[in-house]
Amino acid sequence: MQEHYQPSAVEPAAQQAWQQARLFNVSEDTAKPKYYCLSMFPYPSGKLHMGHVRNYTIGDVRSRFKLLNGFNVLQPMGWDAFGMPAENAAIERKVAPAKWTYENIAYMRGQLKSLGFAIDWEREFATCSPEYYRWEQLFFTKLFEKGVIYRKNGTVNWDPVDQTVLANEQVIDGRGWRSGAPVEKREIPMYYFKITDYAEQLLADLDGLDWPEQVKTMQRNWIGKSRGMTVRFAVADDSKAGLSGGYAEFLQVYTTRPDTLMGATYVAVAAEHPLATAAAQDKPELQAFIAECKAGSVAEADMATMEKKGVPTGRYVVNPLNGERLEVWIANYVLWGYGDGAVMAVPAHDERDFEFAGKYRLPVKQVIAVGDAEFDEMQWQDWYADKETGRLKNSGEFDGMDFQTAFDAVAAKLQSLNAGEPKIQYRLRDWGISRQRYWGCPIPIVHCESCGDVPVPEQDLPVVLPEDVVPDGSGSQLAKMPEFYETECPRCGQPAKRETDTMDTFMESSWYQFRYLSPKFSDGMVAPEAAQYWQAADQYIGGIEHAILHLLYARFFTKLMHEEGIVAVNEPFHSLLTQGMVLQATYYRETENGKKQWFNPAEVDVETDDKGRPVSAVLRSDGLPVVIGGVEKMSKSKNNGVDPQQIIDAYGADTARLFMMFASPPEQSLEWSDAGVDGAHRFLRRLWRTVYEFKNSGAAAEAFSDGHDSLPKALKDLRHKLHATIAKVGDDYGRRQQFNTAIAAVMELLNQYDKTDCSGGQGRAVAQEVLEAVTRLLWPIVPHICEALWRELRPSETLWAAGWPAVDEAALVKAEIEMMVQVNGKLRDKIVVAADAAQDAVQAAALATAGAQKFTEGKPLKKVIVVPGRLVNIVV
Ligand code: ANZ
Ligand code: ZN
Repeated sequence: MQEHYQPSAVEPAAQQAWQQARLFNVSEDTAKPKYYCLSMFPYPSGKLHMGHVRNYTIGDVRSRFKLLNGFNVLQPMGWDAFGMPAENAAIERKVAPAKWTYENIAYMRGQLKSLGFAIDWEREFATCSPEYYRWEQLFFTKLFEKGVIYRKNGTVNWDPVDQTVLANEQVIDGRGWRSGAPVEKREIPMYYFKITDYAEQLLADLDGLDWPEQVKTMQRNWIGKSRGMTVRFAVADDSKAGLSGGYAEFLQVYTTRPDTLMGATYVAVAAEHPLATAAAQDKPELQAFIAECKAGSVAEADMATMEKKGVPTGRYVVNPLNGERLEVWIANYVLWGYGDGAVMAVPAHDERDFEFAGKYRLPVKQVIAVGDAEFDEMQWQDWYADKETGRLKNSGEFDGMDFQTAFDAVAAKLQSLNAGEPKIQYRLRDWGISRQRYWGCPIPIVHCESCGDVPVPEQDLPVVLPEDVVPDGSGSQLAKMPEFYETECPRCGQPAKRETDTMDTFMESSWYQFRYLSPKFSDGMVAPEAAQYWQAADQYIGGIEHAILHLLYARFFTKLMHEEGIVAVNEPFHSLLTQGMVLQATYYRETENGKKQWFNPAEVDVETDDKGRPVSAVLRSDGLPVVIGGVEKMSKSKNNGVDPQQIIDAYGADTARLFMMFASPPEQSLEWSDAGVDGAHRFLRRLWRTVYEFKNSGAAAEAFSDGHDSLPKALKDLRHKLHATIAKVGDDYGRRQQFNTAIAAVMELLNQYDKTDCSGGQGRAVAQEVLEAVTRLLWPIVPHICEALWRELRPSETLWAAGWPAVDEAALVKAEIEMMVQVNGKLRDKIVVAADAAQDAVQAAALATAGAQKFTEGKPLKKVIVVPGRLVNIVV
């Protein structure tokens, strides 16, 4: 055995051994319970960052722990390979996105392999490969025929200079991120998934998931179920000009507060509403306002914070309850995409309407009271919106009713007038998946003048994205390539045009969890046997930033695949762990133009006080001070990332893994610390040395043949500690998912081992048992070093065949305990007795000690108090 720990030798050797044994290459094996452990796959951006390392180490600990416990463990890895960064890199460097992506994948795969993850690499795929997306395209055509996918006009952000559609995150302060030009809105035809039809199911099925409550809440809010009413206001006779169909008769609104209907003082519609269009016909000021609204951002977040603006239309509708005429306004805070694109405005009880009415001096009519609280028209107060304790007033026959009673009474009244009915509304919108970008999965539709939108037939799939293209950043690249879009209609054979939009990259990540089950299956998305055996992922691990969209879309896709009979389950991820962020200190200098220049912590020397807190910092290159910023998420923008590769090169993968798992529990944030990394490395060196010294001091020890009863107390205690540790670590890895405390427990065990005399036959046997167990307990976290140490300790059998160590229940029973002996409350001696010794035997032993004898001599015994397990007090 090497005297010193050398990760650069140990790690490749261990990885090779696993590979030779095909330890992580699994197939459907009904003899074993299955465990499917999935971590969110990376975007191949260039190189791994610490967030990846943490994410995949957590998954690896779970996987390896299950493997040692006899499970058939599937841990796959792949690449979420389509997306904008590849296109941006292409524009910058003039390389094809495909080439850039494949090169990044090659590099990152090497990095992942060097970290020794228990991955079945034979299942690897990249979502940009036609072998993957052809099934997505086939599924798309099926859903299109079924009507689950449909085409309609949608609003996009349009950059008039770059002549391109922008994603929401590419719009910065209302301007295109590259051109700086003010962004416009445009209506273009797009494909949508009818996810809204699944809103109720997506909501209801959350209850059965073992997910963090916070994530479930975020999903619930996103789906946003609300119970309310549709209310129809008759359009006044003098206001019908230019309106047709239903719109000439009624203005319909959605409200969650029909109880406040008597307090409505105006009605507001979205700029896109037909009533707005009709009213604007001969009014340039209305046309201008509508144009202004349409040009604004489509992001809902901006809607909430922007200044409320509106214009009156001069048209009126009639309140069905009291016949009052209400003026219709066009307002920018009314969304065309929600409810009916129109609201009955109740300024007294809705804060948005209150703000709007204040600005335009519209009437405010109080119809809800809470006790005697004074209503002040000038100042919004929270109780105005109170549904819980409010009672109706100024509402005629409904006065005095609480919310629910009034809701039901108004609903009944409106229904009898045929002026409304109860309605459940979801905030969730249909999922628009068309993107006007090059680097994505082509939408398999052909547009024919006579046949319309024709799905590409199965035998013509995949529609392959040409890979040797360098996009120039202006407009849609595929739309400039006749060799791509010129085709024939699959139905009538006439010349036709291929769709040039590509799919939202959330599509690929919505079903990859199932492709891993049979990645080479050539007859569909998933092989039936594989789907049947592996079912859903038992554990999914990833960042909280994906708590809403990715998880929702993956759940939705699973339901669609389930309906098609492709998978057995209707939820993809049984249990979810959202890991915390990796944080690091930041350092900067203020530059002349007021901007901050960030320095990487590796370039900075920090001075700390005696408690280890940073007090000052200087840039190493010029020795001048830098400002100490906050501890923040590692990111490019703050230049505070630590490159995992540097840690791996300097210390080895095991140190990186150990530090990450020891520094904090998985779901909490982790603060990077160079001292912590050093500490982790020192521990591994010590572990190595411990085994080395044991091996060097004698022959391998035999297992016990004659039981443990004859062991001296110190060895019995060590075995007690060992088996208590095995039980604790198993519980930490399994149920609690707190790996830091598992590591701490093993460290304690090793401390006790160091203090115990393990020489001699029995001692060496116990030492052997302890060290073998330690290597198995730590294998999930630091697998390489443990693999090497195990081979030294027990060359005859592999660690994974030996499996997870069993807890010896007998060792957990503490055979002997130590008790204090006091005389008149003062400590005088100690006794060691059997843990289950009878009371009088304990008394007798205490009285017989030298200490007791000395201080009781010649005095009459008054009484003896025994506190079981702790002490004996002799009173004289
Ligand atoms: C009258 C009212 C009075 C309202 C009141 C609220 C409080 P949730 O719960 O999110 O579903 N609303 C309806 N359609 C809208 C649209 N297209 N754009 C903007 N706002 C719209 O919200 C439902 C409430 O949001 C509805 O109830 C409506 O205002 C408004 F004291 O109607 B309410
Ligand atoms: Zn045709």
